[in-house]
Amino acid sequence: MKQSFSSEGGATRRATLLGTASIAGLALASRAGAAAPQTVTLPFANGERPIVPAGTFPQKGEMILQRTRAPLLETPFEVFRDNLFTPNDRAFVRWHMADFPESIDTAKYRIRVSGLVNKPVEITLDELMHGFPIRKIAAVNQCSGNSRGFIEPRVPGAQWAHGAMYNAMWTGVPLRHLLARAGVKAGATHVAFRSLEQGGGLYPADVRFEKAIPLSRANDGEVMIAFQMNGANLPLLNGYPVRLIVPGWYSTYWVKMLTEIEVMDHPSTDFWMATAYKIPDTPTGSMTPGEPGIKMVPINEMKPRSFFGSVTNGARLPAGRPVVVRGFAFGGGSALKSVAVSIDGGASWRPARLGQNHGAYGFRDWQIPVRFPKPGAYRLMVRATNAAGHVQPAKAGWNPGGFLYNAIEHVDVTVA
Ligand SMILES: Nc1nc2c(c(=O)[nH]1)N[C@H]1C(S)=C(S)[C@@H](COP(=O)(O)O)O[C@H]1N2
Ligand SMILES: [Mo]
Repeated sequence: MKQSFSSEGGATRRATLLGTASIAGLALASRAGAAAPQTVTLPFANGERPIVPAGTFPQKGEMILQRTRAPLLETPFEVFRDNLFTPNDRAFVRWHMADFPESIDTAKYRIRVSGLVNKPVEITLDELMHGFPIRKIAAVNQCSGNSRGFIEPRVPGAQWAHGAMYNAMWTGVPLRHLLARAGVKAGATHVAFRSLEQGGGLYPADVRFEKAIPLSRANDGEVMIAFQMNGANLPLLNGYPVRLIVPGWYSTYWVKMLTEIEVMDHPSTDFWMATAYKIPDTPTGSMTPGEPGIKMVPINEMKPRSFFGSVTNGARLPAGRPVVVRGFAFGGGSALKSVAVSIDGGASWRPARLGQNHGAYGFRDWQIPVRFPKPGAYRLMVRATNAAGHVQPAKAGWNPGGFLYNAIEHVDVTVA
């Protein structure tokens, strides 16, 4: 491959390695179970999971193993406490199908734009990186099922704790520039995206991953084809060499190893849009289990969430003097507007101070000085509100997919 698959951050060398050599490390993954004596217990029923050491999966550090093939690797929560931008080697991994490429020939890689366009186009990685305007956006990549392990009653699917998300600074080309080059025809309403892998794991060999979004979203200048996260190439498991990013929407739309873009005059009727990843068409996206007559629609915007960073369950804190409590939050489908903290189990709330704003869709630090009046047990809670007015609920709503979990988080501490 050419040295030019890079613009910044030492990516060239890595791209060259990946472009020519195969990633033999994936084979290691099948041995992970046997060689993993270390475990973590996620805070819900049947929460015990192996922790796999750095290098078990290629380009990945220590991760919580949810499934080996196709890989589901969860980010340990302490990684978020230590880094507002999640290091690439700790970013969670989720594949539906097992048969994705273990190496990419970047010289042969093409992104095709076809369908309802004046002129179908084929773009090389080099053209993508050098022939279009480049943009950077901080954005949280969060699985629709993040935190599913906390949902009651339980639903099938990966029982994640809060680590099926990560925050990255994405570098890429806004999709609208590629669509403009192909020339979208009148009557177009949706754009579909397909990837390189096909079948494997729980899926038959002819299944492909396809997601679609409305044309208006595709053309908004924020939806991008990203070729870097945090200034370096995407790890192969996170979609190398390019993936779609749809800031503010759940990552089911963030198609990895993106190769086909099709402009259409109808919504996708494919399994991944028409059957999977649907939520109740109710104001909160929730329903009661078994409730009849519920219309289901494709999942879309994320909800606001906030977390404690500096304080964990069981912490001992001093009475009578100020303690600064810190954490991080994000707004979801719209910017974070405010974060409020309670030290009395939700009876009263005070606003936290927000840290540097890296953009509407990324993590943002918050902090608040608190003073515990006297020794005893305290329940701390944190609650985010976004610009669209969505506020985290006390209890997560329920839906059959176990999606959209965003209940208020709490930690129980002892003040002495
Ligand atoms: N090609 C491809 N892209 C995909 C998927 C997939 O299975 N194949 N899964 C989607 C889902 S549901 C999630 S949660 C994210 C996970 O992204 P990550 O592996 O970078 O964490 O990828 C999305 N893009
Ligand atoms: Mo997901």
